[in-house]
Amino acid sequence: MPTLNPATEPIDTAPHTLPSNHRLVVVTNREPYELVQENNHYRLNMTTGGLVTALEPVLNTDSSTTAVQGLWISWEGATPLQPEQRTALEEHKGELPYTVATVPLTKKEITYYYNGFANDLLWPLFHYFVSQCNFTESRNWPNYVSANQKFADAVMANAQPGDWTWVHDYQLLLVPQLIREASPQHRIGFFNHIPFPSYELFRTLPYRRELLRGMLGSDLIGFHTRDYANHFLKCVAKLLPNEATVDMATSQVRTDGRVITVGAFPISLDVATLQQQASQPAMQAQAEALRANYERLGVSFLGIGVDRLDYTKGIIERLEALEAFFIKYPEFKRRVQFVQIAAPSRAKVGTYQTLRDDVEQTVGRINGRLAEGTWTPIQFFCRNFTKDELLPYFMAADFAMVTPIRDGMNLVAKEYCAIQQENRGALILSELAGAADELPEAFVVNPYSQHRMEEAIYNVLTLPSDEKQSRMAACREQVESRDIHYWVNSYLAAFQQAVVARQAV
Ligand code: GDG
Repeated sequence: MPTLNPATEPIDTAPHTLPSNHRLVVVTNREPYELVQENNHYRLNMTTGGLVTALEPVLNTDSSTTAVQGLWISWEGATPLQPEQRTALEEHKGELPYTVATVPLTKKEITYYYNGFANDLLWPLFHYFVSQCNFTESRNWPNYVSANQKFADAVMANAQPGDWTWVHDYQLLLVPQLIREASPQHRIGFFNHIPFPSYELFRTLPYRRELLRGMLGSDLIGFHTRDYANHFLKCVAKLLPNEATVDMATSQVRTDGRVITVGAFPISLDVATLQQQASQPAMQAQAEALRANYERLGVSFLGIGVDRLDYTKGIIERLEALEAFFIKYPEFKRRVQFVQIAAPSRAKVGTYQTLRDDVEQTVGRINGRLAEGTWTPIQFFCRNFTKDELLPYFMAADFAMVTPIRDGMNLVAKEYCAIQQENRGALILSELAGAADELPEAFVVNPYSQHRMEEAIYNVLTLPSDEKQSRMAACREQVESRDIHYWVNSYLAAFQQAVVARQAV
């Protein structure tokens, strides 16, 4: 079987995704809907994230375009549900376009499995932040195991013969193996949404072998980039030499009498929907009004940063690079306005509370140092914007800085490009984001180098517009040609090949 890398190689991606009468079972930590309280009533909204949008047409039991039925298994909610909320969820579940099954987690599991092992150890370690890792094992590991067991149990409790089970992300690394033990012939896919670190880093993890064995319960293991896939294969070769054989050329592992296929599947966006939203007259008017407001204040260039408030996103380093830029090129003071939007996340994890304080202090310090008249260089929003509020910023900005210290993919980079239908904006992109593999025409920078970031800002403000336009056109075309439907189809096509390969052994 050839090495799978749909970023560069054509693969069969016919939109019909699974054999008829078969069912896709998606397993994620977070739920694909939100329970909204309005006065004394509850309502269930589908969330609008990329994964939900991508999988909805495959899972939609009402859709005429597919014979595949869908089931989505997830944690029931970010906090343990109150009894009336659980009742409301049961009442409204039937309104979703696919079946959902929920996994209730205890308060202890949320603290030690989710906030602890997943977000305070795996997340920083997989993003190369070893100094941020909390290696406390006594409660975190047992709860990670018990929570993963609950997800696997939910898969088994709902299992049907035609199921293709697709498990997602670092919170659920043990689930594939737990399902395999319960049901050896089960079709199991896994996708990791964050980087997979190199062996030298991964080896620092206690329970590293257990985690690899957990993932190897799958038939197909997907990553965003070829590098992450290779890191995984090398970790298996080094850490499980007596129980697994790794073939780097075919990107396969043999263990336990099975073949496991490993591949790169770069995630993307529902580009058509996003472009359609951006082309609405109301949205265009909002973007124009936003620009006009800044222009009235004398601003000629608007820059944006949009991130979850996370230390991996390099927000402080970006702001410091802007500070250095204004000091080096004072002629741009008053003419460049940078807007940083940061959506708070994981507020229960200590490092995230400290980060918020640090970012606020950095913004205050830079503005205090550089502000002139009515101009402050950094406008900072620390709240969740609605998509309708966010889009006008993407549309109005002359440049976007997407400069994570490390990022599995980064969808903001792709969103910014997808929206530039006239190829107007410029993207400054970290080479340590997975997206950089696909967007080499962006202004690619090393986020650790303040000098490179300063120079990139200077370039996007001064280069001739035809050069910037041709670079943006290349980025946009790449994003348009490999959208979220391409991602789902290529993964499911490879999933079917991987199951055939396993059964051929
Ligand atoms: C993980 C991996 C990988 C941001 N602020 C607001 C808001 N956003 C939206 C963005 C974008 C999404 O959130 C963030 O996606 P990213 O990909 O940038 O980052 P993670 O959340 O860390 O996602 C990442 C991804 O999984 C998929 O595999 O790309 O590498 O870390 O869509 O626009 N949306 C709204 N308000 C905000 O304030 N509505």
